[in-house]
This record gives sequence, C-alpha cells and structure tokens, in this order.
Amino acid sequence: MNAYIQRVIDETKKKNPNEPEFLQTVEEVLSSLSPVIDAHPEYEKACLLERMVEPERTVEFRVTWMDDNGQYHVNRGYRVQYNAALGPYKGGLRFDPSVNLSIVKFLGFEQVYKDALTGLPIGGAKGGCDFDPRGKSDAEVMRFCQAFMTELYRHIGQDIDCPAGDLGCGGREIGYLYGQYRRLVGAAEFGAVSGKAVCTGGSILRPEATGFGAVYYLCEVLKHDGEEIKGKRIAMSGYGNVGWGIMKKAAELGAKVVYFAGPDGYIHDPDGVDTEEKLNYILEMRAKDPMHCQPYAEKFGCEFVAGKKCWGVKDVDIYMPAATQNDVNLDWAKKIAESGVKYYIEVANMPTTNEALEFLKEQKHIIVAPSKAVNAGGVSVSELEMAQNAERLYWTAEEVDAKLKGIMKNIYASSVEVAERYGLGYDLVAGANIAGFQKVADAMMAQGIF
Ligand code: 2IT
Repeated sequence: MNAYIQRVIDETKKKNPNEPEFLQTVEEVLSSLSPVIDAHPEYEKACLLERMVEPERTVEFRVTWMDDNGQYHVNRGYRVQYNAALGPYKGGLRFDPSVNLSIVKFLGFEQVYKDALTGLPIGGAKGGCDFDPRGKSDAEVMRFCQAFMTELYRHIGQDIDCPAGDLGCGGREIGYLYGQYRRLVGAAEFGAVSGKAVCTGGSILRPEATGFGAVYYLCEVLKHDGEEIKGKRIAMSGYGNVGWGIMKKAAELGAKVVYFAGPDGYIHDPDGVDTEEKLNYILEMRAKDPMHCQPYAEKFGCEFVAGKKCWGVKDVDIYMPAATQNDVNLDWAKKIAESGVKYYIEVANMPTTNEALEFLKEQKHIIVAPSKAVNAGGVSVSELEMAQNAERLYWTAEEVDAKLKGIMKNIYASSVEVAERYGLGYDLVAGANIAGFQKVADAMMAQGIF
C-alpha cells in the first residue's frame, strides 16, 4: 500500500480509538486508493487525505421528548457534516438504539463518496439518534421528531444541508421532521429535507428509488456477463423500504426474490415475492411489527427458518445483503463462496466486514459490487427532489425513473472505466472508491486548503 495512505490510516486509528465502524470504512476506502495517490504526489503536500477523514463539522445534541404517559426521555442526536466540496451536505438520519458517533461517522464518510459517484452536486453528511421508533405510538414519534428538529433546524437548510431518511426514519418521520422545520423557519423551504411525501413537496418514486436503483445497477453487472435479469433468483436480507423496492423491481423485470431474511430468521418462498398481494402484505407486516417476518410464511404457506441468515443457500443466482452493516462476516463469506453463487451485490451501507469483503473479492468465481455504488439511487432521487423543489414543480414518475436509470448506468460505467484506467481490471469496489474520491479530490484541490 502507498506509504501516505498507510500513515493516514494509522493516524486515524490513533485519533479515533473508540470508533470501530468509522475506522472500518476509512480503511476500506483509503486502502483502495493507492494507484490514484501514487499518481498525484501533490495530494500529500495538500494534506488531502488527512482533511478528508476529518468531518468538516460534527454536531451532538440533546433530544428531550415526552411519551404518552407523560414521562420524559432524553436521547442523543447527531449530525456529522462530512464534506461539502461538491455541494450542500446530503445524507440520511438513522433512528436506532445502536446509533453512536462511530456509526454516524462511518455512514457520513461513505456518504461523501457515494454522493460524489452520483455525479450530482451534493456533499456528504449523516445524522441520527439513539431513539428506537419501534413500539412507539404515532404521537410519541411526532413529539420525538419535533424535539429532534427543534435543535437540528439551525444547522440545515436547502443550500446548507438536506437530511433524508435511513433506518428507522421513513416517510412518517420525515413528514413530522419537515413539518417542524417549516414551522420553525416560517417558510416552505422544501429543499431542506428530502424523502417527503409527494403531497408535501416530495419526489415521486423516492421510496422505491434505492431498491429500483440497485436492480438497475445489477442489470448492468449482468449485461457485462452477457446475462439478463429475467429468470434470475435472488436471496436477500432486509425487507425494509430498500428490500421492498428490490422485490418490486425484480418481479417487474421477471426475476424473483426467493429468500429474504429479517431479525427473526429467514423466509424461503420458491415462487418468489412476485405478486401485488405478497408485496402489499410485506408492507402491512412491517408496519405492524418490523421485527418479525415469520407471518409471511404462515400467510403464504412457505418455509420459515428461525434465527438464521440465508447466506450460503445454493438455489439462487444473486445475493443481496440489504439489511444493515456487518451482516456478512468471514464465516458467512466462506459459506457464500462455497455455495457457488456468482453475484454478491452489496446494498445496505457496509454490509460486509473488511476481511469478508477482501475474501470475497479474492474468489475468482464471484463478482462483488459495493453498496456505495449499488444503493446510490436513493440519494440520487433525493437530489432530484431538491432540484424539483428549486424549480417549484413536480416531475412525472417516468421522468424520475429515466433519470434514475441514467444515473445508475453512469455510476456503473464510471466505476468500470476508472478501475481499468488504473490497471485494476474489472474491480467494481475499487472503481467506485476511486471514481468517488477523484471527484471530491478535484473539488477540494480547486477550493484551496482549509
Ligand atoms: O444511505 C443513504 O444514501 C441514505 N440513507 C439516503 C440519503 C438521502 O439523502 O437520500
């Protein structure tokens, strides 16, 4: 590895000893940049990497809200405004008990390069709170969101930072967050929050965009192999917004999600989740209880395997981890390699541990696609939402879908092109890291050193 990269990784570890997820992503991204850092000695003089690993700004704040019994609760909120060299900070808010500074920094760092890859003018940020929306009433979620935004609003804005959703922060939460923002600033400043419902300035197709984009990217990977998506069988983890979008688009294009895993175990539906009834049932099931997918098996008479992940099953063509970080460790990666399945398409942010990712990349029979490229359709349509808001109009579903498709094709093509240019061959992981990095690097070098 390039000595400058190694030094920055070592220094980052020393400086942030209690942030394992953050260090994991810094190591993963930086270690794939050797060829481009070798080619640009001026980056070291400009302390470019040292500046890239340090967020431009981190805000931590208290969120106090009242439950339905009149009891107060205190949570910790975050917004890490990582890098705005390419445009206003952009990235989601995660509401989950696991949220801490390390998680938010890892997501923020990833977001910078993902947002750059889209080719759209957006910087990277991430935020969240250690609040658990599960089991809370609508009124409790509303009071929490209002309390959260009452602090966050002073740090965001349509030209400053535009948060969106992530785990635990869906359409309902975004609605309450945007409502409180509008109330506080006294203006319909739509572009300050994305993922809004269409009736309140949102973009058509935003809820489906990440899943649809992932399938469009997958189609490019298959095309490269002379394959098509029709008839392909998919095993995935997660059936949230993103997973659901994958199921829907896959079914539309003649592929089938035949395995999906949730927190309680996995479902095996050999017919695939390919009817409107099944897709609607998943939405209902999730709204009632996001922790259990077993009811799907009972409803549709298929197999449910309690407490297990579906990695390693053989009767599929494609794996798509779409749940959360570090879902696939080295043991699972070995099972995946043994299964003989050819396509490993990351969807969730950092779903693979670094050692598992390295192992999978070494397997000659497996093609690995990285989440920061595959899931970038979500943030892309968020940016299209900002653009529509700036124009004060709505685009049609066809217009948004066509733009999304074009963006995903570009992301794939630029990753392939850059990896080949640097002599790395067909390496979608390094290609995405380098292509995203190059855009941020150019903008930072052009803007002076600070
Ligand atoms: O991880 C992600 O890209 C998101 N959670 C969506 C970010 C956005 O601004 O739509």
